[in-house]
Amino acid sequence: RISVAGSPSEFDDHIVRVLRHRVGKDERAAKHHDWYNAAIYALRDHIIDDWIDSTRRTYETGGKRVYYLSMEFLIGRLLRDALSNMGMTREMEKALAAHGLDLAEIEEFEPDAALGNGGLGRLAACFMESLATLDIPAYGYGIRYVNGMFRQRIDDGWQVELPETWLEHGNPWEFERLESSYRIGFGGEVTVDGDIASWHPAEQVEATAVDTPVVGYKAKRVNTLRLWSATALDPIKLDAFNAGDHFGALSEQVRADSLVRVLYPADSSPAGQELRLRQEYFFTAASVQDIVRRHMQYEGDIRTLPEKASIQLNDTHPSVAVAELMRLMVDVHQLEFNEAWEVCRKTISYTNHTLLPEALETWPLPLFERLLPRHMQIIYAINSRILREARKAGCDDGQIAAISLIDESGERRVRMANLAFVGAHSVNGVAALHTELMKETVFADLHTLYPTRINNKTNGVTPRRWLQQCNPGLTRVIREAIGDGFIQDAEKLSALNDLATDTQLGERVAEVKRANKVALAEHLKATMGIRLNPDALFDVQIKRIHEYKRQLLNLIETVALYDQIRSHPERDWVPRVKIFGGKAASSYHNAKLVIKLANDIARRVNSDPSVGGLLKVVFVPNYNVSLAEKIIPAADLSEQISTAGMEASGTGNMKFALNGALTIGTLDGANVEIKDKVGDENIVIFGLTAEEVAERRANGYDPRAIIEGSRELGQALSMIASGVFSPDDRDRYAGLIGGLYEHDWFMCAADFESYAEAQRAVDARWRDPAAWRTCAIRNIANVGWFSSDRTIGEYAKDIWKVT
Ligand code: DL6
Repeated sequence: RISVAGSPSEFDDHIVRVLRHRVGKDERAAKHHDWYNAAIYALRDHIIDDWIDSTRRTYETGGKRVYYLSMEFLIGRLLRDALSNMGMTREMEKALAAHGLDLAEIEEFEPDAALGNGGLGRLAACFMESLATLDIPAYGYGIRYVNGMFRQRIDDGWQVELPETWLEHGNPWEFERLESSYRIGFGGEVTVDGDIASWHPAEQVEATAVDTPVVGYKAKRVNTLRLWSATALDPIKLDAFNAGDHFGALSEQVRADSLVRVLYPADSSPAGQELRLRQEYFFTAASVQDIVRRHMQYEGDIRTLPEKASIQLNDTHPSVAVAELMRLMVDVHQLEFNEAWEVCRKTISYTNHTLLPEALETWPLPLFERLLPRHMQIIYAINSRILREARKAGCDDGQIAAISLIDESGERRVRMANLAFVGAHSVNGVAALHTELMKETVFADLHTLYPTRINNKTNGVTPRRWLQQCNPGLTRVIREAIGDGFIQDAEKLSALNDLATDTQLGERVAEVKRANKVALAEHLKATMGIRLNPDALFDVQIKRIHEYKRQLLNLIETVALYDQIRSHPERDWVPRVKIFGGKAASSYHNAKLVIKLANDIARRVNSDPSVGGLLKVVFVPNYNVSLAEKIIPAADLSEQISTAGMEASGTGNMKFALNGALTIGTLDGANVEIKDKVGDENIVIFGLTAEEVAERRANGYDPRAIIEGSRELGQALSMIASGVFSPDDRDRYAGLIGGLYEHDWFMCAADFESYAEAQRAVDARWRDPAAWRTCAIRNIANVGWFSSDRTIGEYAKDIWKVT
């Protein structure tokens, strides 16, 4: 092994050897992409040693492992993260510089691993890094999607979805493990011999493990992200091929490929497709079989599984794990049903990430039964146990109907959230408000039956990626002020509180912010051809486009501001740059229309000489993790404006505050806790509370009256609806805006006035730079609690019982 502390020239030699022998290139002829591969392979050699050490350590100590099952891992790039956590960034920079190469340039060759839609997937990636940092033995299990999240192109303002070919040039991070392969069945029938049931699937595919190392801070531990790829058992039917049926001969492989081809681009809404259920079962079954195989190999007794394994279900997507684990225990390891149920519940725990009723996964019963007949029997068996328990506990018919694993209200459907709930010993929400609402709404009856099961684990983000790596300038300033303990223990940032009014620190923080804004402006100039004033207030809303997140509210207020600036050019306006970014699910019509509206508004406002550079609107295409790493450090204002009660937590809100942006937000998700930490005077809160939203929805809400009573809102809406921003198609937004008058489910009208007022309060604060700086420092100082290290520490202690 080459010592990590070895001289740069030793590392340089290593890269050159790798370039020659693994990439197959002469350093004189090598292109940037070859150096990129060589750099990763060379770094990987160091990581592998630590990886093997970590794995050995776990086997030797016989410790418990955590298994994080997630349909999504929104990883982004790994090079900078791995270098930084290995403590090798300087060595790499020097080694590359010896060949006239710049690390920052080389990093740009790495494609984003976008195996996730948004918050849920990015949280899984932060958790993997924190698990390694906290030295907790863990595996992440998911799917190796060949095309992850789609690439978004904006054509004439419209979103166009293109496949993201992130594996086009290979993936130097991954290791295929052919020895870790499992047959995954679908369909067929169940036979019974005495007490023993056997499932005979009609189809089978092979799941093969592909491993990526996950490096913790200071390489304390390297864990494994194990993603499954799929192959047909018989990839080519030679007889059919030879008989001339060339396509038919490959059909099984095509069917297998389809399982891992795309990530369903639906965020917070169920993808009601058979393929989606197949994907869920495919990766869950492979993971559970892998876990049980490992356990049996070292422990030899399935009954001790909960002592050695904790399986965390990231939302309901892997909740069929409950039935799969039961199947393995009862049918294969021949455990008695009740005993198996105890083992299952002690092993599994479940995280809920959404309350949106339309996002709670259910599957048509006939589909489920056809694809997974044995699992359906097991679910019925679990259900009868649970419903008897409920009846005994005194539940009435209504409660029984709500608790049942089968929704009988219309077409019969299997409720995956109820399955996960009853099959787990812990069910957690992701922010305090969300957890309370879980108890009061979607899980109210299950909560009555199992009152100790629901608990809260407020989300967090890793301070390595979201401060140290994405914002080296700010990290340097903080390090010089309070030392670098905060990288490992983000709550140490609180030491900045004593310096919040220190003029020198304030100026340094402001200088870094300005430099980050200049860098972002240069990037957007190069990629979009737009010119931005780095001294304007950068006001940012980047996240998935969804009606509940209310990009529309932001756009309406932008239009109102535009109108005001034009009408009163003499006023002392604060120059603003409104930055939007985000993808819309391909089938989500209104979300796509909102993207078009943002682009239409941008075109009009940016070319209007009467606003004189006081307002610019930018929609940044193809928002992804790497772009977030550029945009967040440059933001002054963070828009977290969802309708209260709708955003489970949010994690972007935490990243912005950690980078010194002020939040303008509703009392929703983790905003509530951010407010508690930073203090009322360092955040701008507006709008209805979750309770008020529910109350208005229940007792009648009249958006038309509100709109008609507000001149500013009415005018902004009529500008949009009448085609001021869409002269090529005047009716383009008539339906979207008309909907606000009629129902306005997400209460844009109700919150408009207080939002607009809050924005003017932001302007007032901006006019006092010293106060703004103090406020920025107070945000940085007080959001260390939102580190995913803290979150994972809580999961470890309260749910997984690992140290
Ligand atoms: O918990 C991570 C993340 C939260 O921060 C967001 O508030 C929430 O919307 C998101 N939930 C989903 C739900 N998708 N499904 N199913 O993405 O989780």
